Amino acid sequence: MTGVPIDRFLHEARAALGAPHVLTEADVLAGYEVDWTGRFRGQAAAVVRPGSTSEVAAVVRLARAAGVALVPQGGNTGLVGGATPRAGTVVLSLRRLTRLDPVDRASGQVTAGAGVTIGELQRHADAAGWAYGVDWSARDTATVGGSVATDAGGQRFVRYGGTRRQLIGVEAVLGTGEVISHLGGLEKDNTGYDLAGLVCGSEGTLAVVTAARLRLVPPVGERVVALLAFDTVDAALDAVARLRLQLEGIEAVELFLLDGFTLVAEVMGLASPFEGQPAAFLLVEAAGPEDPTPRLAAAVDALGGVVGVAVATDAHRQAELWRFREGHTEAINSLGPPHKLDVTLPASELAAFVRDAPAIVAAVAPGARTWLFGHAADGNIHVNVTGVEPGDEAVDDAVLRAVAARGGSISAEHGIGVAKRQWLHLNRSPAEIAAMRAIKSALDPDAILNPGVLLPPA
Ligand code: 2HG
Ligand code: ZN
Repeated sequence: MTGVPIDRFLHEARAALGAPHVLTEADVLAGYEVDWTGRFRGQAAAVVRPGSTSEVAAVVRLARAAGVALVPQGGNTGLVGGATPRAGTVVLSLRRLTRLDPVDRASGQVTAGAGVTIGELQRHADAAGWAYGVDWSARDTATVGGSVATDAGGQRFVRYGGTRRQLIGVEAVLGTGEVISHLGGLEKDNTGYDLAGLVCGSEGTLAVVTAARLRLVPPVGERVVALLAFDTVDAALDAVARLRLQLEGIEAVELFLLDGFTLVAEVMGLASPFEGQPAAFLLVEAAGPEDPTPRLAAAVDALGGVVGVAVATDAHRQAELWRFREGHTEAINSLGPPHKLDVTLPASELAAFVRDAPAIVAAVAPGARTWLFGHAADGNIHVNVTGVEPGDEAVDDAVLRAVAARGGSISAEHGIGVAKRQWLHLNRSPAEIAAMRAIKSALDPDAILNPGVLLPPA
C-alpha cells in the first residue's frame, strides 16, 4: 500500500503516538518483517508502537479511516506466519503494553498487558506465592497478548490446559476501534457471549488484545523430572497412557526420537545420559506437596521397554534434562527454515501416525528430513520438515491431509496463520467457516485486522 492513504495514516499516527513510535526505516522494520523461523517474510509499510489501550484504539480508528491493514505482533515467536506483515501492511507492535498489576492474592488472578512476556508473568506470579500454568520454551520472548491471540498451549497442557483455560477476561480493541474491557475477575459471570473466549485463538483477526485477566494456579511444591529412554517408539507411546493413569501430579509428558535427541545434543553440546541408541524418549515431570520421586520410580518400574532412566530432583539438573526437549526448535532451525506442522491425533491413531509420518513426507519430498516431537499426553506432535523450500507446500498438504483423514487437527496449539488457512476446510465445515466469516465481518467490518490470516480467501 503506497500513496495517500498510508501517508495520511503515518502522519496522523505520528501525531497520536509521537514520531519515535512510528517506524519506517528499512533496517528497523527488518526485524518485524520475518518470523522466528525465517520461513515467512513480508514487507511492512511501517511499524507503530502504541503505549496504551487508548493509543491502540486510536491507531485502529486511523487505520480504518485510511483503509490501512494492521498486523498485530507481540514477541514474534509464532510459527504459522500470523504476525508477519503482508505487502504494505502496518505492523502494530504491542510490546510497549507492559502493564503488570499486583497479583490479587485472594482470588489468584492477575491482570497483565499484552506486551508482558510469559516469563515475566511467571516470575511475577511466583513472587506472590502463585504460579502461571502455561509454559513453553519461548517464554522469555513470547507475550501475553500473542498467547491469548493464538490460545497458546505449551508443555503443561496435560495439567493446566491452554491459555483459554486461564483466561477470565480481556481488554481488546475491535476492528471498529471500539474498546471492550472485561477485567473485573469474576470467576462466575454468566452474562452472555464469552467474548474473551472468542478473541482467544482468533489470531488478531477480530480484535487486538491489549490486556488479559488471567487465572493463576497454586504452586506445586516438590518436583521431579525424568528422562526415559525406550527401545521402541511404540513402547514410549504405550508408556504415555500408563503414566497418566498411574502417576498422580503429572505436569508434562514430552516425546522425542533418537534423531532429534542426537541433533539437540550436537547443536547444544549436551552429553547423553544414556549408553547406546534408544529409539525414543519421554521427558516426564511430576509434582506434588511431597517429593514425587518414589511415585515416579514405581510408575516407571511398571513400564515396558525402558532402557534408560535419568532422574533430576534439583532445579539445575531438571533444566538440563528439559534442554533435550526444549532445544528441538532451535536445533532444527540451525538446518534452515523448517516447515512446521503442529498437529493433534486421536490417542488411538498416535502410534501409527508417528510410524507413518516419515514415509508420508518422503513420498512427496524424498530429500527432506522429518523430525517428530511434541506433547505426547495431548496427542500433539510437532512434525518438522527440513530440506524443503519455504514456498513448497506439497509436504504440508500431504501431512495435513493424512492427519485429518485420521480424525486429527491440523493445528494443535500454534494456530492457522497464513501457513494453514488453505487447509482449514479439512477440520471446519462450510457452515463453521461461514459462521467465522460472519463474526469477522461484525467485529472487523472493514477487514483491517490481520487480513490473510486464519480464514481462507472467500
Ligand atoms: C514446542 O512445543 C513449541 O516446543 C514449538 O510448540 C514446536 O518448534 C516447534 O515445532
Ligand atoms: Zn509445542
